[in-house]
Amino acid sequence: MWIKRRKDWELPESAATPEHVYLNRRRFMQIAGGGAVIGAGALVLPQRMQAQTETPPDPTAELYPAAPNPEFAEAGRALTDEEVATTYNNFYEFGSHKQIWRAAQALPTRPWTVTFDGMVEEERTVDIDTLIRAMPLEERVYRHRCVEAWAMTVPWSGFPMAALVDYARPLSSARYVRMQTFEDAEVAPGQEQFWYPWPYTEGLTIAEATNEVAFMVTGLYGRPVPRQNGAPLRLAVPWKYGFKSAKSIVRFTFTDQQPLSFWENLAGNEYGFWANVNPEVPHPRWSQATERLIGTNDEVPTQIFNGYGEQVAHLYPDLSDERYFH
Ligand SMILES: Nc1nc2c(c(=O)[nH]1)N[C@H]1C(S)=C(S)[C@@H](COP(=O)(O)O)O[C@H]1N2
Ligand SMILES: [Mo]
Repeated sequence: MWIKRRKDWELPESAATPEHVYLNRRRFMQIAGGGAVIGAGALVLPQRMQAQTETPPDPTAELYPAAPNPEFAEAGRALTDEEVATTYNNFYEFGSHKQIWRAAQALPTRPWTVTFDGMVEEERTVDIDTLIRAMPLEERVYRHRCVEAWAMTVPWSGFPMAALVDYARPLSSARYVRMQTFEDAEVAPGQEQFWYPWPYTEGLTIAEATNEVAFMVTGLYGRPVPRQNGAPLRLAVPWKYGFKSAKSIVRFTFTDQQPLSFWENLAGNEYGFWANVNPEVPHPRWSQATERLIGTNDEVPTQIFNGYGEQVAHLYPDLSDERYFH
């Protein structure tokens, strides 16, 4: 995501390390790091990498792969290469560029708790694995369309967000749900950058959150979701621009006030609350008519609601209202 106010936010995507250079470097690291080898290599690991080894093993790993949901068995596009989808990420907590996958390994994902508060019958905090075991896990292939005009197609595992809303037992007067990412500048150096309004937050209306397409992600490609893609719990709302799909969530707050999102707070004229995908409504600084598929670099037309209009268009009765599309 690029923002006008600061020079380093203006870096066009093409200025980032080209993928092939980067992937070669990654392969080198794999060879050099060598899985089981604990030797001199371990000594050169930066301090931040060591947090990873302190995280206990994932107690719900055996739940993957989850059974595919036939309704979402494919998304009309070839799957993005797993290595590409897990090494080309947006996760500003770990850096304002695409190559954060390695830095993100410092995030301890167990123990991890999720809090439900605000307008709920009873506030509570649950352990992530208790939550995952209480939810109906399934696999769905979804498109993902970043506001920066790149896209991917991946098999997420997880559960309908409607099941999570049920579990949270919101009051009938709640109209929105606000999601909040972890906050820990010790492991996430991006959070030392004081000009960002940490923690990362996003919001949906209750009608959006309980729409059948809204999905809580705990897995990717038949395994627990990697840290760089938002472990242990992230959102996937594929009819909206990617920034709505908050990663590594620790809190769901139910409210009757429209939440102020992280990007909206930074640049509300460019990244709004609704942010539904629409090829005909350009971003103030670029067209949204097409998108680049990461991995192949094919340029393809963007679809209204990213192709999920059948399921979600009714949520936005006045489609001529441009407010819904940025
Ligand atoms: N907490 C948090 N969530 C986030 C982001 C972020 O920087 N921090 N980036 C968003 C953006 S802009 C996109 S496109 C997607 C990227 O998801 P991916 O890395 O799994 O492709 O995550 C979204 N969720
Ligand atoms: Mo994005």
